[in-house]
Amino acid sequence: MERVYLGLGSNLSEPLGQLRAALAALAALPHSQLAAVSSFYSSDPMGPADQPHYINAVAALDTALEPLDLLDALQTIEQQQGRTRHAERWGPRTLDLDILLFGERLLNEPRLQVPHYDLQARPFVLYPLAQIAPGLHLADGRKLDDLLQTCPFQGLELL
Ligand code: PH2
Ligand code: MG
Ligand code: MG
Repeated sequence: MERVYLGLGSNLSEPLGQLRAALAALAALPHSQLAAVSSFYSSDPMGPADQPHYINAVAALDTALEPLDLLDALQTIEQQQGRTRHAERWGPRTLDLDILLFGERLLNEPRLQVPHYDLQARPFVLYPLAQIAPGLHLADGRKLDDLLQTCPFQGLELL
């Protein structure tokens, strides 16, 4: 089993319910165990400002799935919860499930970069992550505590 950290986000169609449904789907994934879930946070949208606030959380999943198999499973859950893909970057979505960290792996594949390429810039990722993984060291040598120092708790509200 490897410990995977997942970012959850939603800003359409009752985001709280979307996250709860996503957590139930994650808990039902094969060869996997949902190990921890952060609090839920309301966050200002990153990207286009003319979209609703997001609800974000981070979950820890222990899994024996390989990274691309997990990615397929996450995209299936996104689709089951009504995710449609639009051209607009960082536009609104019913559900976004992102692989943030995957054990000690460093991955740079067309479909999957791990650690997530932009996690250091996202308070709605770092603060919930720190809640369930305080003092974490990333596989690339960075320390979560250092990333928090340069990413203010801004536009974020603990629910
Ligand atoms: N996800 C995006 C774009 N912008 N903003 C917030 N606050 N939270 C998100 O999860 C988010 C976003 C694309 O993945
Ligand atoms: Mg995302
Ligand atoms: Mg995504």
